[in-house]
Amino acid sequence: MQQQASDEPKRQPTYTECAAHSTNLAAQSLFQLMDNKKTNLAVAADAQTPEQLLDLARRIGPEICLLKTHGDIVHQFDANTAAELLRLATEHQFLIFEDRKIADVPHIATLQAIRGSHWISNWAHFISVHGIAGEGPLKALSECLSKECGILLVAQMSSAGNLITKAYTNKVVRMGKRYPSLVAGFIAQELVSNDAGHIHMTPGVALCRHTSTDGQQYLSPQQVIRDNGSDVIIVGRAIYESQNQLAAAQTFRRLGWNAYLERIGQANPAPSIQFVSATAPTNHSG
Ligand code: S5P
Repeated sequence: MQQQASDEPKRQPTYTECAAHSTNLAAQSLFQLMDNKKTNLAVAADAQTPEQLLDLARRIGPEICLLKTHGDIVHQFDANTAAELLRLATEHQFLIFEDRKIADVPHIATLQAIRGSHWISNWAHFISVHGIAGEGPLKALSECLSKECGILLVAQMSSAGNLITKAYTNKVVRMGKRYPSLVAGFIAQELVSNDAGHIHMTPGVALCRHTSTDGQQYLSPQQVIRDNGSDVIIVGRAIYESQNQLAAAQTFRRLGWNAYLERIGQANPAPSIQFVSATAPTNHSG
């Protein structure tokens, strides 16, 4: 059956219900953690030194469900950095996603995931993989990664002029479905899989829709979660370049969570005049 990425019906189940459908253990844990902690915010911690990376993780850890890293842009990322990240992940209850975007032949894909200078699979709960090399890397990774690790397939990109077509996206999704215990979900701009257990994460998120001078196409949290049916907002510069990183993270957390509540029909309705009485306090939240 040919899937239409943008014509898929929008999904309404709660994160907990999605967790029950997940056949990948990392996706299952993340969906559950999101509902428990009430956050669908992932921060792209694109720091360039271990100190900056760990400082950011310490500061915004309580607000996030997931910390996304690029170990290869961190000067002297080592086993101590990874160990401290894991410690913080346990302390603040978040998972770690190493955005390696593996795109090579199976043999190299495997070495990049489990060996090399970063030993990614020792500390990351999720690793990103491109579909461009075909199914081989997924088969190889399914044979060597622990069942607690989830692959996120890049099905769409946020950069202006990227070469991904709808047909490519559909093929990546079909490929992902053939590895149910390995593939946690997709990096995409919208809902691309009709499998409720697949987690969708969307980068390119800012307070409002715009394109940056370097061609990053940003959507708002509401567009991503409520309108496009994705599950996780990935926010980078809008948080870590902010004067007050914690306050910025709290703002995105609130916007992302409210958008989710709207999507599942649990948003606090605006106080209606007929329910206001002198004795009953009016709930002004939301
Ligand atoms: O299509 C994509 C996929 C990813 S994972 N576009 C992206 O920007 N990303 C990542 O999201 C990118 O590698 C970076 O870490 C983050 C976006 O950062 P921001 O500063 O633009 O929010």
